[in-house]
Amino acid sequence: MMKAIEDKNYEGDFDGIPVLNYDAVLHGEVQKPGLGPLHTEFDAHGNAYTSFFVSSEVVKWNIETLEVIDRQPTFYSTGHLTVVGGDTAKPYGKYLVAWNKITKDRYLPTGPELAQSAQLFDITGEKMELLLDFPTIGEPHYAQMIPADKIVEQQKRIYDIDENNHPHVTKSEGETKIERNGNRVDVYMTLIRSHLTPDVIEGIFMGDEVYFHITNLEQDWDLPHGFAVMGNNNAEVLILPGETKTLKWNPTRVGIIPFYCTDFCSALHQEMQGYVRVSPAGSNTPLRYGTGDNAPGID
Ligand SMILES: [Cu+2]
Repeated sequence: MMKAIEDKNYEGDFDGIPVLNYDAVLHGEVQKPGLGPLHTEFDAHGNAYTSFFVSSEVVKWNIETLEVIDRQPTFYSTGHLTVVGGDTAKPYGKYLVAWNKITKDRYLPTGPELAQSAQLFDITGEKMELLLDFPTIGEPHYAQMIPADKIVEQQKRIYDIDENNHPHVTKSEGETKIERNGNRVDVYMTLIRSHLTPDVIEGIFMGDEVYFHITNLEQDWDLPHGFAVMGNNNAEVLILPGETKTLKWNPTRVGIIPFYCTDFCSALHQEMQGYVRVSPAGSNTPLRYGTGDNAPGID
């Protein structure tokens, strides 16, 4: 390609972009590879793997000699392939997955969407070896695999509550509060297994604009909590350990409205709920709130 560019070996000029002459940059063609080549991936040893949609197979060939080394049937029309790291400069994969299309008769038809089939091959040897034939959801239009530690090591599991600088953070249950400014109400709420603070709120009126600023006080892995107010347009927030998020709510009717954790968090998950009393606009219900024994109405 570099030589063709130097020689200005162009086929033509399209919209100001010179296009290289096909024959000038062609290394060669694989003879009789298969029918309906669809996608090619590479390993670290100079081999390419091409899926063949029509002849239903994966073909391994050498990118230098262009010779076919092996071919394995996939039984169904193979779409894309995945070789682990196969589109990086240094593929590290020992495995190849063939993602098949049109496999409707392969698995039980249990619903409107049918399971498709995929095949896992060991590609460490000269010949590919089928290890597993398994069902999957629709053939992904390309997929890649990387070692889990590349993701897990960088994944943030817990947000340190001491470093939470969110403007509406509440760092302990003692700091929870509700502020009213005109018809704007800011609720500073905390969540921890297995209660919300506050979990009983009174003195909210029709026409109010309520902002729930919710901090998840958990400092352990895999303990997100969710939050939703019943009937609030299916709106919901998921709050990770140590995180703060805001959910806006405009009351739509007078009455006792439940709010609750929407993420199954522990055996007592269903305890994580509370109620807000919505009064008619202009009524004189005082603003009161609390949790458990401190809830308004418990004396
Ligand atoms: Cu919860």
